[in-house]
Amino acid sequence: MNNKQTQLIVALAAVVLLASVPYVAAQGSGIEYQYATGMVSLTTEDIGVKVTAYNQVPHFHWWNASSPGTDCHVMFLKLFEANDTDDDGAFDPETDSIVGVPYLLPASIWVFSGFVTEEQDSVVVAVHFNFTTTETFTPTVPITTTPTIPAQVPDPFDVTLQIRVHIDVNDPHEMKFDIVISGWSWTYEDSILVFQFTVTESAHGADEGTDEPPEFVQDGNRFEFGEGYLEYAEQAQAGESVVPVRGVTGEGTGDEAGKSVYLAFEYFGDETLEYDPIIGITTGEDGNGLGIDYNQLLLMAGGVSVIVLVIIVAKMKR
Ligand SMILES: [Ca+2]
Repeated sequence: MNNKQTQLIVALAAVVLLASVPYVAAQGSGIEYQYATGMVSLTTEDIGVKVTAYNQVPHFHWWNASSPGTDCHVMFLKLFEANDTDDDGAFDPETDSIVGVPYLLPASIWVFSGFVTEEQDSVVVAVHFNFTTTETFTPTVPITTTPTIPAQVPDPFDVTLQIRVHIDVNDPHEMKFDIVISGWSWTYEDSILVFQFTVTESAHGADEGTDEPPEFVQDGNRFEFGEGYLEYAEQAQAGESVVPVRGVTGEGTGDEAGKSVYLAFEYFGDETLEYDPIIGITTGEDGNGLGIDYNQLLLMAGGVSVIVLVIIVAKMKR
């Protein structure tokens, strides 16, 4: 092989490698993230997310990053103890009753942790952060209409809530989060603790979700609404114990917009509860719209390069 042939092979190899670059660059872009005035913005190749806990209750807002259309919103509203009158471990707004008054998640005193990131080859492949609040909750008991049941008025207590968020480039269509609850003081040991949030949608880019999703389907431990979904685990951790969790959807306990979702945790005493649901968009679940993931694409790109090089070498040997 003379010098000219060698140069030609190098040039052609460079062209072939460049042809694979868009895939590498797409994968190599990792996760973009920033924090400003109480709001975290995150973007992967598949999902865009905003997490806000400033002048409003914690609010997750997400959309399909490659093809924005309708945005999904989850607002975390209330935490309350409830009598599980039908003993099914779920909160049924029609049959189960709230004990005392709900703890309304605060709008203003969430502390942002800063980011913890993981990198590979200078690319951010995972981002973690949390918002935390500790507030004194003064429960009251509504005036009872049945005087035979003495109204117990629990003492005020400090409740701490932390929302830990994790996003990983290996699952670019979804975001995992943990809800951590500590300090809850129970009135009854046979109660359930219920976390209420709403699901709404909006046009892309609107700050608030205003509309109820036209389709809202519960399939096992997963809620689907348009392109968005929320998956809940059927167990939470409280110290050494596993706490059963049941999720239901229904109307709000107040005049909340959208669909309300109630996650009910069985009694967990004085332990700290840790729970980890997932939100995401269905479009990314099958890969990048081509039905194959980036590793497969890279293998294909590599395979094409090898084939092209073999053909070039074979041709030059003639
Ligand atoms: Ca129930």
